[in-house]
Amino acid sequence: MKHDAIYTEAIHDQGFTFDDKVVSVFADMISRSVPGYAQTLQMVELLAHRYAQQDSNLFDLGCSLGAATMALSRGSAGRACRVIGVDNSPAMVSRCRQMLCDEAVEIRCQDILDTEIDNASVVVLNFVLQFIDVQQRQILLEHIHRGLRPGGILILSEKIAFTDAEENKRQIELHEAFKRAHGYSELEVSRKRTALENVLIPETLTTHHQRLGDAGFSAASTWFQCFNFASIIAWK
Ligand code: GEK
Repeated sequence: MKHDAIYTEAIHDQGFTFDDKVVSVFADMISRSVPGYAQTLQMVELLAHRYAQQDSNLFDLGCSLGAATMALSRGSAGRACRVIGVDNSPAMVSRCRQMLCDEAVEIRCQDILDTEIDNASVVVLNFVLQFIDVQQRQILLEHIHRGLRPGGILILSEKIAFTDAEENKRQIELHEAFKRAHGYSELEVSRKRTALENVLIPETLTTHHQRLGDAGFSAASTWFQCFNFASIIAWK
């Protein structure tokens, strides 16, 4: 795994993008930056094992290098499911296709807002909705809900915000302590924070639950939270 040292250099005057440079260190970057990332992958596999329906489609929307795509594939083994990973970063998709070339999964280079969701039993948005235009989020969740079979689920993991300003500040500080504990310097943490401004827009858990209900999901449960990162299961 190549070490992420992107923000040791002050070369970033524009916002964060999923370009070749990020792709080359992505696995290291996400595991040292997102508390609970490995656990979300384990639970995607477990939830796929529990909820993937025979002959259905499983979608990993914003699949990056296909870690959750492979968790879906492992969890649903033997049920003749079609496993589809979608990402709109050409660099990410190209690397993902190389890495998964021997696997029976389909990787599409596409905006998830244009992805047709049909006959689905499990859909994953693992730290992806946060990058989607806030105005488009409700439309996307409604679209996913329509494409799910009865009994199907959406797994939604996100960086979250808190309504109370003091609480929000404390949680951000704890997340930044997590990053420093994983070897990022104060300067790298602060440069990344600047690069993600206006690119990654976190919302509160209340907003996510409200939106899932409005999209038609019959129940939703937060199964994981560590500092300002959380994951929700929503049932159709
Ligand atoms: C994992 N889920 O390893 N359409 C398609 N892809 C998009 C869009 C869009 N509109 N916007 C962003 N992406 C992965 C990790 S990373 C999370 C997901 C992070 C893609 C983007 O190209 C990137 O690959 C991914 O969403 C977000 O479980 O970097 O914090």
